[in-house]
Parts: sequence; C-alpha cells; structure tokens
Amino acid sequence: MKRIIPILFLFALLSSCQDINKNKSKENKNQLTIDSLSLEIMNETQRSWNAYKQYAWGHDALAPLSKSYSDWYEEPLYISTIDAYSTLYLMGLKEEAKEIENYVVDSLDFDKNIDAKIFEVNIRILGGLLAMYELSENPLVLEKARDFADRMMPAFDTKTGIPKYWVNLHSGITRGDTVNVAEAATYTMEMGILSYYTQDPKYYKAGKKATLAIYKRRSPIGLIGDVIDVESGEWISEQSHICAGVDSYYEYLYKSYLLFGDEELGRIWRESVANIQSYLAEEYDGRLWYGRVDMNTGKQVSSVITLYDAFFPAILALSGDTIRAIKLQQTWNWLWNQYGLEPMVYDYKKGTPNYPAYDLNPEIIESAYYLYQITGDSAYYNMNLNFWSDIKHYCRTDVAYTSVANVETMEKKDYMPTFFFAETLKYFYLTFSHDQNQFNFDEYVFNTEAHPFRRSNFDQEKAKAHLGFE
Ligand code: DMJ
Repeated sequence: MKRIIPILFLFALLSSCQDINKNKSKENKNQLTIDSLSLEIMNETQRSWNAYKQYAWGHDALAPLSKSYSDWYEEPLYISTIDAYSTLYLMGLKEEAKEIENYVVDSLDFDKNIDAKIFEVNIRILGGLLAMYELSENPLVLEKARDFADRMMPAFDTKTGIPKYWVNLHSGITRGDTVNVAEAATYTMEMGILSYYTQDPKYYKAGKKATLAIYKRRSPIGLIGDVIDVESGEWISEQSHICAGVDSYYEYLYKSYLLFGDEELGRIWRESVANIQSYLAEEYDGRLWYGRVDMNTGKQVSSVITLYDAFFPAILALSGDTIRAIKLQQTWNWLWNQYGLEPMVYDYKKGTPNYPAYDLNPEIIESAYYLYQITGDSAYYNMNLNFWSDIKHYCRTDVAYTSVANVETMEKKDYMPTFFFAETLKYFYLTFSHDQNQFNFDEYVFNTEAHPFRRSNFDQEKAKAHLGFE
C-alpha cells in the first residue's frame, strides 16, 4: 500500500530543505508532525475519558455541559465504559484499558431487569466485549461476552428468525415486532466471532438466519425495504436505501464474508451492491448520491439522506470499488463543508437539512481513513485534519466534546455519545498514526462500532465448523 506524506507537511518540509542535512531534517519533521497529531488525539481522548470517569463512571454516557451522566435505561449498562476500551487500548492507554478490563471481570453484572435494544447492545456491548477478549486474552472477558449474548438470544426466537426490538436481560421476555433492517440483520460479525471462540454455532446460525430472512424477502428486482414485521415477515415500509436504518445490513454482508469466508454472504453482498448501483445511485448537480426508491419499481421516492450513509465509501473501497468510493466521499466532503459539520438528515435535491443535528458521528471520518489507507492520497488525510479542526472548534467543551443541536447555529447539546470513544476518536487516531499503527484494516476487520478483530485469528476452514456454515 502506498504511503504518501500529506501535502501540507510536504510544503512545510520543502521550505526547510536548505542545509546539507536536508534529508535528515525532512524525516525528523515528518515524524514530528505525524506524531504530534496522533498525540493530540490521544491527549484529547484521555481528557474526555477523565471527564467520563469523574462525572459519569459506570453510567452509559457523559453529559459534558452539565458535567453529569445519562443512562439509556432505568439502570446503567456501562455502555461508554465498554465501547471505549478498544480505542484506549490501541492508543496505548494501557492503564485505562486495564482498569476497564478489571471492572468488567470484577464488577459487571448483566442480570438486570431492563429491556435492552438488541441492535445497539449487540454492536456496542457484545462487540466491545469480544474485542476486549481478543486484545486482553482474558478468558473471563469471553465468559462475560457469552453471558451477555445468552441474554440476547431469546430475541431471535420469532417466526422469521429476525429478532424482536427489545429483550429483557433478566427474564428473557421480548417485545417489539417492528424493526428496521439494520436492527433486523446486523449480527453476523459479533455472533460469528462468539461462535468461533466458543465453538458453538448457535450464535452465528441465529445471526445469519436473520440476515437471510431479510435477503429472502427481496423484491423481483432484487431490492429490500427498510422496516419489517418480525413475526409475519411482511414489509412495513418498502423504501429501499442505504441510509440509517439499513446501512449496517450491507456492511455486515461484506465484512462477515471477509472475516469468516462465508461465500454465501459474499455472493449476497455482490448481488446487493450491483442492485444498489443500478437503482439507488444517481448523479445530481454533478455529485454522486444514493437516494430512496420503491423496492418493487425502483422508482425514486425521496432524496432525503442521513449522515450515517457516509459509511458507504469505506465499504466500497474495502470491497474494491475505489472509483465510486472516491466520488461519493467527495460528495460527503462537500456537504460537510457547507456547514462546518454535517446535518443528520439532508435533502440533496432541496439542498436543505431536514434535521440539522450533528452527534459527533464517525462515518465520514471512517471513510476518509479507509480512502487514505487504500489510495495513499494525502487529500483524505487532509479531509480528516479539516474534520478534526471543525469538531474541535464547534464541539469541544472545557472537559470533553459534545453533540451539536443545529449545524446552522452550532448550538450545543449536552451529550457525548458512546461511539465518540469507540469510533470517531479511533478513526482520527488511525489516520494520523497510520505508519506506526498495527491496527490497520489489512490485518483487522472493524465491526460497525469500530471494534477491531484480527483477521489472522480466524482460520476460515475452522470457521466453517465453529460457525456451522458450508
Ligand atoms: C454507530 O453506532 C454505528 O456505526 C452504527 O452502525 C450506526 N452509526 C452509529 C454512529 O453514527
């Protein structure tokens, strides 16, 4: 993979080439600049982590303006604690990471009488614990992950195999028959990893059954809808798109194929992405967009998109379609620069934000990181530099970072989502420390919450037996 020094620093280097030690001086300066940016991200992560510890330890999320906390349910589920681990670990903040590991092993108890959202806890808690197990190699962490997954499993007991929306972690009672596609079918990675390590295929089989239940209900032109009834299997909404509510279904088709070698998912990914390109993609005002269409006719029904859709350049690039990935990332970069942060929901034909919040989301940063790694083009490094500088400008508080209620006024909210630790800071750090960091995606596959899993840990022949696929 090509490694190109970012253009900004190249200029800085060229201007210092006047003495006989110029080559030496270049190297040192480059080293210094790259190091100072990744050091800045590390320091800002540590500062935010200290604030979380001081004001919100054990709770789900930090409220950075009121210097308090916010929980998702009646009792905390330690979501930030678990979500932050892999980021702290890969930044070399080993003491902080060890403290979380000890907390998980000694004090964590999932036997709680709360109804948890199965999609969210799968990617953040189960994904976070499994990455913690890989990185710490502590078998007690795997036991916690297994205990948590066993509490999730009753949700999959439906007529279609698509899980219910909520599961009670104590009683196993489930509720919520209406789910979107991401909530229906974003399980094969975490469940597959757990099956691999426990050699019990029941987890992967449940996750894959849910994915196949969605695929099986595609229309004659090969498109899926976006909201479904888990018992009847009827589509409740027949809009086809790659936006929030569907996104990670596609992401997991490719990533699970990559990690475990499940060719059936690889085939579904290839077929699905071809249909996405045929029906969803369009050039509008000289830019590439992916709109919403009717799953049966393929006719466009809306040009409303969400900032979550910026995950797509990353997965396109990872799966080999660098040309479209580059074009699409230009669109997202353009949109970011219209405001200085991205609006959560935007209508690209009207040119208006339908919901103007920005919650410190990672997707556009993730895609810039992938494109930087894959193309070696410093434009993507500089994109992340620009995103970072805007986030610092608009979202930094005296103790951490906070979401923004409106990207037109930059009015702040009082909330730092757990994925700011898990994803946003991680992708900045990986971009700025790219040469020194071993956690690149040649060697690791990241789940949709950016928890890293080492590809060489998964022998694809053994995966067939442990996960139970042909
Ligand atoms: C994350 O929780 C995950 O990436 C999820 O798949 C959708 N996006 C949010 C952050 O924006």
